[in-house]
Amino acid sequence: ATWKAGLRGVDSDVPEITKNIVHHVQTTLARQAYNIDDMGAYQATALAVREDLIVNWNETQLTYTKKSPKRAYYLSLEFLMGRTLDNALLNLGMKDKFSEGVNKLGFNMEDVLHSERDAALGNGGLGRLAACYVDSSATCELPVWGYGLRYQYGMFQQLIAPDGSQLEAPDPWLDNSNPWEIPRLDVTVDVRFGGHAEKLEGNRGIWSGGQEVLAIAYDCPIPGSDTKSTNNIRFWSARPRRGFDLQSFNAGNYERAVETSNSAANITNVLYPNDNHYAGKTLRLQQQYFWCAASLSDIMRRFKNTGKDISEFPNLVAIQLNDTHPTLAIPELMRILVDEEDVEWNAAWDIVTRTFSYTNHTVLPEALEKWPVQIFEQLLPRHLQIIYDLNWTFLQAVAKKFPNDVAKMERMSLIEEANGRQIRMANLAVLGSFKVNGVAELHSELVRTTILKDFVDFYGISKFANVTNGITPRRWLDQCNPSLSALITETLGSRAWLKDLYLLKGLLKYEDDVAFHKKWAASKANNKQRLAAYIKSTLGVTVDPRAMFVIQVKRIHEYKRQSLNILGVIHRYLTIKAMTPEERAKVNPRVVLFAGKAAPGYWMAKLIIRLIVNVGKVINSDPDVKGVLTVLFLPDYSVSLAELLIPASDISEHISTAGTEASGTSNMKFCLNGGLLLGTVDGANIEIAEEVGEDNVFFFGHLTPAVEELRYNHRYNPIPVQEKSPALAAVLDNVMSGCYGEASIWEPFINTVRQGDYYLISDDFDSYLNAQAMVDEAYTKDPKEWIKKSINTTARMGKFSSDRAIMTYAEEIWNIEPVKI
Ligand code: 26M
Repeated sequence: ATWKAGLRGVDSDVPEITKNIVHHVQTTLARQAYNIDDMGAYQATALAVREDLIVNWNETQLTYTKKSPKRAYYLSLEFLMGRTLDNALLNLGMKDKFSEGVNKLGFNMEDVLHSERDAALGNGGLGRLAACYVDSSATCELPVWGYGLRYQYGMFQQLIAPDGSQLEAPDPWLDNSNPWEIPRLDVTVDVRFGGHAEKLEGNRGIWSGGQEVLAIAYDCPIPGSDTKSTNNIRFWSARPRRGFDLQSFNAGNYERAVETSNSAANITNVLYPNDNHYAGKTLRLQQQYFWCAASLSDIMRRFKNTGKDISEFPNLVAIQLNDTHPTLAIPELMRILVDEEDVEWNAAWDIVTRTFSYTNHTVLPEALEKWPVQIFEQLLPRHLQIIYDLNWTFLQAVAKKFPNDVAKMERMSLIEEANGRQIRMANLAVLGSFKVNGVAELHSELVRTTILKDFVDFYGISKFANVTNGITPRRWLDQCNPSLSALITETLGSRAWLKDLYLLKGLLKYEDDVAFHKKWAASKANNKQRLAAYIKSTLGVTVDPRAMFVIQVKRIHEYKRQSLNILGVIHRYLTIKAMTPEERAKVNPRVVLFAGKAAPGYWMAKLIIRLIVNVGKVINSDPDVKGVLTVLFLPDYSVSLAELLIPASDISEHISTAGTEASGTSNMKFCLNGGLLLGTVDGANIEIAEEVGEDNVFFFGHLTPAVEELRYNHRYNPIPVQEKSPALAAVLDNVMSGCYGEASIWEPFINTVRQGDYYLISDDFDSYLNAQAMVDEAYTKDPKEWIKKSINTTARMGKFSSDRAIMTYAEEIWNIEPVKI
């Protein structure tokens, strides 16, 4: 292909590559070439690859500057990148040559790649989505930058204690230096906190005093696949503005003098490990403002370099808010325009509301951000004034449109008056954006009809859209599943499918082809062996790769119902134990795998982990079910562990209570890799079923419209579990019998199922068991049919490429176009 000629390094031959790696060993790492371990080989290789990235990055950015196209900025507090080296080599088309070079130096590429630590600057779905989107924007040659925070500590490392509980250890990921970032010590922004705000005429203001914190930029190049186009994520790091406060220092107050510097540097210390749960910590608000202010100042500076009039801002800049975390960017842009650029208030608001758009990722009430007015008063007094002024005008318009509907005004106000006064960030995000989107069809519909219904009535439906999430097929198939990727490329005759995922449809020609089936099954078997070897080496447990692998991996949350899964496993265990040896011999052998982190403060989620681990211990050591049922909790789930698990699944579970999972993206990853889906009619599961066919997924459980009434009944006409599901009642009794540890340990969890049952475990349990029985039947009855389902699933996943999703944002929301480099 012609593009290759222009990619620096692609022409470089293996001897040149080895020479460059050795050069980095000797000069950059200052080590002896004959005395290098895998880690050293990784670092030197990364430094060599980084040079190629930077050359492409420079050319891309220069082209953007010259052509001055409209750009989009993706503001996300999380970018869950995982490892970079393998991805960079594949996207640059240099993996083979580098592997050869690394081999010549006496190393194995796999080992070298695995020496890299994950960059875990995210919690889960939302952060990984941002990472997939920057990959796709570079691949689609779109002028998009990400803005994030450079946390010193990423997502905590999860350990499992001997009693089965989760323990957390810090993740000092920057300790071995990070070859993928370029420090921009010259790119800095002063960010103010506290002080006081004065108001002048025409809603103008002056904000002064307080404390200034310095934001320093670190850039991370994001290569596209098969293109020179290399985009950027700019991560901000906090530094104290002054090393010490001279006055306090002179007064002999050393402690106080260094105090400011401590608190300033704190801002980018650690990623908050909450997922789908709001926790009103002041430092979190400081992180949000620090990042919004630095990013907007940077965006404004770049815009001004074009020489265009400020009224042109929305014609050159689109800003996407990844959830409400960056909502402060809205009043911050108002402040910059009105207070610093002398733009009249209404003209400024017009610019703001043509710049921002907001993606909602949840309808769970406990996840919606609300910040106490009191914290704002102290930290962001000028922004509070701006929010009040916006609210005043807004509520007048609401009153005009819906006269006498006080309740509606109260619901729509930016300020919640109950529970102390709090600022509703979602309301502010909607007010300041021209487009609001959910992340799957069902979720977008729920956004429109529940949490933002009033706003739909007020603004009209056209402000509300859907963009179903997607995943990058580069990382989530080509990179993580080399055997399947090679088979697909061989079968389709080219690698074009990686940039046009609908081409996978071409596999359908072979859905009944025996030779193809054999290769398909061999790839899956290979991936299961690879996972079995990992399990053996990390947990010391032997699992049979011929068993069916059932996998549920995601953050631990009650709404995701890992509890339903483990209770189902116990049911299976009890059923097998009650069988004769002859009957047991006919059971479909299963390996059930769990992984995922619980927020450190989420007590119930941690209890569920403990239950899974302890149930596993009992089952795995029971000779009655040996070889028929194995249950494991794999510690420290990460992007890299996902890359190992996902290609090895026969079935994966996505079993949230209907209406609670906004989209899910791991469901897409499993299906793309030919694992079948067992799930509820929720989130993107629905659209996956639409694409791959209902016969190829295993659906169960109540539907979204039923949920509210069921919950009502749980409260006001409860039916005992015994009556609703005798099978579940037996499982709960079994847990309380003490065989997995004292009943008192599990009682709080068991009570949530027996009483209240907010997540409808008891309502869905029998239906879940039934779906599991269908899975067993399909898997054992006709292996050919199963493989055909698997092929069909992969072949029909074209829609779920993040290239499709990012192009939808580009065309329907941002109004930006690809730029050829
Ligand atoms: C909020 C406040 C304080 C600290 C942390 C948070 C916070 C962090 C992450 C809240 C939510 C966070 O992420 C939520 C998330 O990951 N949502 C998931 O987003 C995916 C991508 O759209 C969807 O596929 C999932 O359904 C949705 O749960």
